[in-house]
Amino acid sequence: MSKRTVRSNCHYCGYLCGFWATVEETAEGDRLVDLTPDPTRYPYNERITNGCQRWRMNLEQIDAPERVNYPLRRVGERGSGQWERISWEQALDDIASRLGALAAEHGPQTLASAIGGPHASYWPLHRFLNLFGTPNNMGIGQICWNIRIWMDCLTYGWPIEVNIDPSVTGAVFLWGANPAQSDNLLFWRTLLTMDKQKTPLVVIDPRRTKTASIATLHLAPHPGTDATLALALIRQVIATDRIDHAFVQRWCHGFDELVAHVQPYTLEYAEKVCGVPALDIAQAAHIFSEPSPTALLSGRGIDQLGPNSAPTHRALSILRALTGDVDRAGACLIEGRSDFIPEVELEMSASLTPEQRARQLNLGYTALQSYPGYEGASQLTGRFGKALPMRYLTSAHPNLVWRAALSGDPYRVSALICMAANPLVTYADTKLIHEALHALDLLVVLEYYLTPTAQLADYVLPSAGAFERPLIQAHGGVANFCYGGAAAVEPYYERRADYDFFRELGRRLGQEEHWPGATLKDAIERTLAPAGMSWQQWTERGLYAVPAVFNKQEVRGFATTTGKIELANEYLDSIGGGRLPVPAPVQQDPQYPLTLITGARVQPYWASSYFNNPRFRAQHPEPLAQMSNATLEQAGLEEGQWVEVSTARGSARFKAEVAEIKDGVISVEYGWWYPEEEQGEPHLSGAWRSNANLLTSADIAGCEPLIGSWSYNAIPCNLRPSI
Ligand SMILES: Nc1nc2c(c(=O)[nH]1)N[C@H]1C(S)=C(S)[C@@H](COP(=O)(O)OP(=O)(O)OC[C@H]3O[C@@H](n4cnc5c(=O)[nH]c(N)nc54)[C@H](O)[C@@H]3O)O[C@H]1N2
Ligand SMILES: Nc1nc2c(c(=O)[nH]1)N[C@H]1C(S)=C(S)[C@@H](COP(=O)(O)OP(=O)(O)OC[C@H]3O[C@@H](n4cnc5c(=O)[nH]c(N)nc54)[C@H](O)[C@@H]3O)O[C@H]1N2
Ligand code: SF4
Ligand SMILES: [Mo]
Repeated sequence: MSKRTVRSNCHYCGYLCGFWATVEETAEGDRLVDLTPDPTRYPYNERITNGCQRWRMNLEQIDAPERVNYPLRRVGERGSGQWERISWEQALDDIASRLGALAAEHGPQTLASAIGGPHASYWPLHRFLNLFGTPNNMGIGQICWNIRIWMDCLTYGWPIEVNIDPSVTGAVFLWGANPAQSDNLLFWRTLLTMDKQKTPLVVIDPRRTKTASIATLHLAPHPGTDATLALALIRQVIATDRIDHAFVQRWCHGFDELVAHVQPYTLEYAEKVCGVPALDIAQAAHIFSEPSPTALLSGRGIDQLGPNSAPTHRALSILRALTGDVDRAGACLIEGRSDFIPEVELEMSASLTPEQRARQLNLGYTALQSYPGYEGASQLTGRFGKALPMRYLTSAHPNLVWRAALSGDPYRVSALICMAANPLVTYADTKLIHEALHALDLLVVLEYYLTPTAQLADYVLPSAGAFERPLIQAHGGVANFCYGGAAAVEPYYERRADYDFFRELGRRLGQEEHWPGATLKDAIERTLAPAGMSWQQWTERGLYAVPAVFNKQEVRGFATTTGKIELANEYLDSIGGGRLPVPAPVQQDPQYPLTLITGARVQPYWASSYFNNPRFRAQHPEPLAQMSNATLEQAGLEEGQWVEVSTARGSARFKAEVAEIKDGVISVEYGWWYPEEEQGEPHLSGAWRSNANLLTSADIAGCEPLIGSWSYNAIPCNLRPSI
């Protein structure tokens, strides 16, 4: 059989590393038979792929027996685990006609969607929803990404890209992130290089992670107290007169108000609230305000703090500005408008009518993460010709969607399309979601596998994965770079690119003219054309990027209400968010005296994925709950014992592991289910056993009021031996 070698990409994490794929022609069609890293394409470094445990999985998983290969329709009760194979034509016709009927009965807002992390392109789904007329797409943005994007954008006029350059960056701050586990690749290697050259690294994390262990200074706050800590850093930088006076005077709005606002946040006060020694906070402030650029990067630790996530991010956006570390080489870059077609145009958000926007469930709840919130912000960003992606930043609050599915209030959500997500395991409040999924009239899941969520579907549609479809990743639509590449083979069996499903469904529902690209490749070609990049160049280079230009304020200021960096924020104030960040109380509950962190990442798993890999399972067979020795002893437990962690919402089982972590804090892994176990109700492949989201809640009443962030961290909990 003849073989050829072609360029394509892995997609098991956001790097989308370039590979040479060996493809063999067989009777069944082209088959992927080998992979070799291609260091001539992004991320240009063989060491990344050498250090990665995942990419070889592509060769096993592309034809694994547990993959979904054909459209499946449920037979019998929802969750019965019984399926019949149907054709794509049948599946599309059925789904289109059922969606049409449900929209006729309840209005198009009756359709919601659920997406997952950054492992897929979501604009085809979003385009479909906009044209269908529903405002209710759910995502994970409120606890991953959006908070930072919103706060940086409203402080500086546009989100930033952290710019870490070992030859320029003077210090790195990592706030609530652990790249040793969550990245472990290019970025982690850059940090190790910087550590070798003695660039100060400050890590803020209640756990002494591997990242913290290489830090010059590790601050370990009580979970959820970060906003207070950040305000104390601001106060200290000001009190020790280490601000960049020229920059602040010329480019910052509201400095005097800020000075007055931070007065109560003394080192002593912060020590008491956060449990971090005053001297360490002073040292951190000193390192932050050295004259050379400081790169400050935050992670999920502070995105997932419920009511404290936005105040913490606001304080960090302010901190950067005080030392002039905005749009500065070695600190961060304010990206330009993309030369290729931006996400906001790909998703065709302009086509969702004002009447349908007004039906969004968020309305009256999350002032910023809503269509009116977005529209106000886009008047500011629009001054420099830029628009944020709309769908991510207006995404519906999951708790409101699940509740509407159950109660019909304010209207019935009766249908859900779930793409590249496993909400039963990865969204907050598994029990509520389980009830809501059962209450739906129509659940369509686009997947590679029969996940616990897919097991409850009416239709499971087989998605083409890496090497089977071309890719483009454009950093959520806020940057002028993108990367990706071509497919290596046609999709195996009857799998299809997600794009094909939305296009075909859209065509059946009167959207014909809005889907001009017959294939995903055509659509990507169209996206890149305005940047002057041909398909051939895309396949060969796999990257579109332009050289960074810093200090752009000198020519045009900042795209905020005042044209300056808004320490005191006019726009947030106008929508009820106050002028300056104020920490929210950290949740307390005498019945649950310990504090829970859920979701700290571990290699080689990824969210709810790769638990089906026997090598990974042999290496890391059980879900772990980390705690200090003192916490373990106090609960009368021993390391290695199964424990039951409980919160006001529920309980789940983990194996106790002793770790360096603040006393009284428990950190459990998330994403666990058991793909090898029985499918269908009631077992759902073990989704009820060690699933961290049995412990969490996104009840809107407890969420942050501007964006709606819920708590995956800093949750009151309890601990006891598991029976
Ligand atoms: N308790 C707790 N919960 C959390 C978090 C936490 O820290 N703690 N973190 C949150 C965060 S930051 C995130 S991003 C989410 C991640 O949550 P999810 O994105 O829901 O989780 P994954 O397991 O990454 O992916 C879900 C599914 O997508 C499928 N898939 C992958 N790529 C594609 C594709 O291109 N097309 C299709 N159709 N399917 C695909 C995979 O097979 C997988 O089953 O979890 C969130 N949930
Ligand atoms: N192996 C692996 N890698 C992944 C993923 C995965 O699931 N597995 N998921 C990917 C995704 S979707 C994302 S969003 C990124 C996330 O990447 P990161 O942001 O690096 O996520 P985590 O590893 O969860 O690190 C968060 C850290 O915050 C700490 N933390 C918890 N509570 C608090 C708090 O109150 N304050 C502070 N300061 N810190 C706190 C935790 O102890 C943890 O070490 O990782 C990506 N990479
Ligand atoms: S999983 Fe590994 S090889 Fe694949 S894209 Fe990520 S870093 Fe690259
Ligand atoms: Mo994420």
